[in-house]
Amino acid sequence: MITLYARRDSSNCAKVFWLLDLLDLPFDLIPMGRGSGARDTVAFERLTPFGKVPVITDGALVAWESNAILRSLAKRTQRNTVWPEDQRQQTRIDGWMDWTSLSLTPPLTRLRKVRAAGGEGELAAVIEAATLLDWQLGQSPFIAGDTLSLADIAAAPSVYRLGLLSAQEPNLPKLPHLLAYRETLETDPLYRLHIRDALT
Ligand SMILES: N[C@@H](CCC(=O)N[C@@H](CS)C(=O)NCC(=O)O)C(=O)O
Repeated sequence: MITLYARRDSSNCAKVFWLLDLLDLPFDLIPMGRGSGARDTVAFERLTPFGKVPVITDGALVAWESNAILRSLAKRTQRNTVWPEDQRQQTRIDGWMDWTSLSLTPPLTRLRKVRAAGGEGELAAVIEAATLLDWQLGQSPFIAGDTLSLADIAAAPSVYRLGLLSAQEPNLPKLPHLLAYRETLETDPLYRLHIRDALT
């Protein structure tokens, strides 16, 4: 049985909650992280070297880093389209997952933190990443192809938060493919439950 250490209002945990639901995998939840449960326990620190959520365990298996967790869960069942067996497609999805972690989410997170503290923040890197994503979504309806994949689940918190930002930020260019993509995601009940309604 999978045990998930997580909190629902964390962007990295939300991706894992979505995939567990999508794959219909049962799990025990140990609420953990800011406002949910202390992370600085010996038992939790033994599981993960950097003490952050999400973490999953299943018998001897321990996984941390949300994207590694997504891949680990998807590999459990071949009855899924979000991580297809085809190597070329897997590599494409993997590339977009890394791009999201390295180029999309960090500048957006930095901007959100600075703005939450009352500052202005640096918009250029956010615009650059959002524009690239918009271009990609002009090539295919989902980030890595014609159907929803782990690339979309990994990017969803940032895609959602870009939408919140664009509602208040006149300097963000209008990005039509990204807008249409977000509208498509909005039709997915699991996106609405685990991303839109869980995150701020
Ligand atoms: N790169 C890591 C980041 C993990 C991370 O920063 N987790 C945050 C929540 S999103 C955390 O544990 N924050 C402290 C807390 O919730 O107490 C991942 O993708 O899992």
